[in-house]
Amino acid sequence: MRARPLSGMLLSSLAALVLLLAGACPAWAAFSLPPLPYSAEALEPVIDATTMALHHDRHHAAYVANLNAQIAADPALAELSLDALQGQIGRVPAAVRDAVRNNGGGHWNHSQFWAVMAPPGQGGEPSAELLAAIETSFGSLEAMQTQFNQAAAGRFGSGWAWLIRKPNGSLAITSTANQDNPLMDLRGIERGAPLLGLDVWEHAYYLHYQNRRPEYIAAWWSLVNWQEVNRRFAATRA
Ligand code: MN3
Repeated sequence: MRARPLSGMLLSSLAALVLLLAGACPAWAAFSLPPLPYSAEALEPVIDATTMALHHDRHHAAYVANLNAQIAADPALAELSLDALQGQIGRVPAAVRDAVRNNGGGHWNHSQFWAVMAPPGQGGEPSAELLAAIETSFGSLEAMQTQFNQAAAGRFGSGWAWLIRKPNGSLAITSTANQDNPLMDLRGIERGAPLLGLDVWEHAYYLHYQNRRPEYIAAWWSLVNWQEVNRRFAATRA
């Protein structure tokens, strides 16, 4: 997530130089856009190449650039990792809180989104441990998916649907508005470790599915990278 292309390194080097000249912390390093872990056309026919390219190269890139613009002005924020930033949104100065929330959330959410998808048929299956936890919390994998689909289809406007592991260890389905996520310390958010998050902003599906969001959600399951979801589940266990 912090590997930077040459252009990004040049930009962040320039930014660091500016901060150094201004007397600020010279250790500041910009966040960077992670490359897609597959080609833009790899998720076809479920998600078309044009949608993937625009979504990653324009939308996600804009969140990263806007986040860096906010972080550069506040050395205290610049010391936080992207994960840490999510959990401390409530403590970000009010003047920049919404900008950091929207752009930092956008960067975190999309970084996980690319990782929890794989080309059709290549994502594997839920591990025995994850499946057991799903059955304990929901009754069955199908019941979990039905609840997830309802959260994704029912999110009014733009946002995300999530499978999370709650602090008590159980799994739950939740949904967040805009670029919020379950790591954020904000009122109204059901908190937990995100295992799987689906983008239901129109920019994620409109070119191919137009207004048929439920069709996009149903087709998306064939892209889920269960190997990554398994890894995230294992990482949340005490
Ligand atoms: Mn998006």
